[in-house]
Amino acid sequence: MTGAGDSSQDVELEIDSQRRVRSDRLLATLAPFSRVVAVSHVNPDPDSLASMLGIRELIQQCQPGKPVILTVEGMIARAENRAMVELIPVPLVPIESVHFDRETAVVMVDSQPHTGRRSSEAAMPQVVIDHHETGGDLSGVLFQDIRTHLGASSTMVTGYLLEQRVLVSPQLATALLYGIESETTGYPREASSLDDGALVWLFPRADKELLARIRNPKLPQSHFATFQRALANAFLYRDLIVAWCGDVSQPDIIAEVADFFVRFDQVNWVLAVGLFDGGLKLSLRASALGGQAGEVLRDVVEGMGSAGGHDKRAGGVVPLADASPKLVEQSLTELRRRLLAHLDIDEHQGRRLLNECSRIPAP
Ligand SMILES: [Mn+2]
Repeated sequence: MTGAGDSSQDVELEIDSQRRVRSDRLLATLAPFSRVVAVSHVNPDPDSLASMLGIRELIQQCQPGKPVILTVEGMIARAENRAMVELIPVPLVPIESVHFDRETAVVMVDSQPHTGRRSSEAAMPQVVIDHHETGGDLSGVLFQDIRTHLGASSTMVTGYLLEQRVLVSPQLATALLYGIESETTGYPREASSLDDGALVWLFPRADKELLARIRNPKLPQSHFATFQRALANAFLYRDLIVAWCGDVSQPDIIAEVADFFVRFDQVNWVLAVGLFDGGLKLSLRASALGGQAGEVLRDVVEGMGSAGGHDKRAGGVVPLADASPKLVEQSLTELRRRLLAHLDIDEHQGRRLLNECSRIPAP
């Protein structure tokens, strides 16, 4: 009798553990640690910033008194992202100044270990929360929530906050809303009904004035100079644009250039490349779903650098031994050759996208 009773209790316990929602398991994983450090990918985007901020709120309300440190690796470059960090605000500590010990749990959001999206893998996370298709090394990870069908990591974090009935401030709602929005605005959309549900839940709670300021920041002159150079150095190969942005003052602008060109009605693919911090930074866009941009770019940079991303959008880096024009030219040629071969496009089909335009003395 006792034995039977025990086993039915075991079954009940098992059902109970299955009933626990994701955020319960996440919080249970963090419970033994006295401190939490949130990390993300290099040059964090709004989705990773908002996810870290949401995780901090979750822990502060559910495990009060536990310090949560948000870190930054690389730079916050894009004007919108800078506005977000300053206006919300998002308190960030440079990752290199953070000390990791056995008491510290590392929570990685919007990225996975060993995907080439971080400059150091020194701090192995106990928790990984991500929506990227680029799989990483998850050995030793105690809690993982990886849902590649979702448009944003912020959607997952919004779900945790909802599950735990955490009070979400207008600032946090704005951050999460912008995190999801910035990931899902392209067409066709890479978003799920869960992303839309989160947006609907967050909108009435967000500070719309703050949101408008984040969406529309002032832009520096270098922004326009890079677009001028990219327009002058954009080449069309069948339905692909390859645009050279030259030396850029901030890395995120490569992605902005790629987003700009992919709206051209004659193309299905865009590769934008620029020189930043001694390496080539790449951004690939596919205008149709099923493009597998992440996989394509990974193949293209194989042996030269690293890349990853989503179905329609991918980013990569090719480190260079030196930034001499000769090596830049050679690397660009090789990358273009590989991409053209991958897309089955004849190299000889290439032509400049735009003719030189005339200049007038003054308007
Ligand atoms: Mn993301």
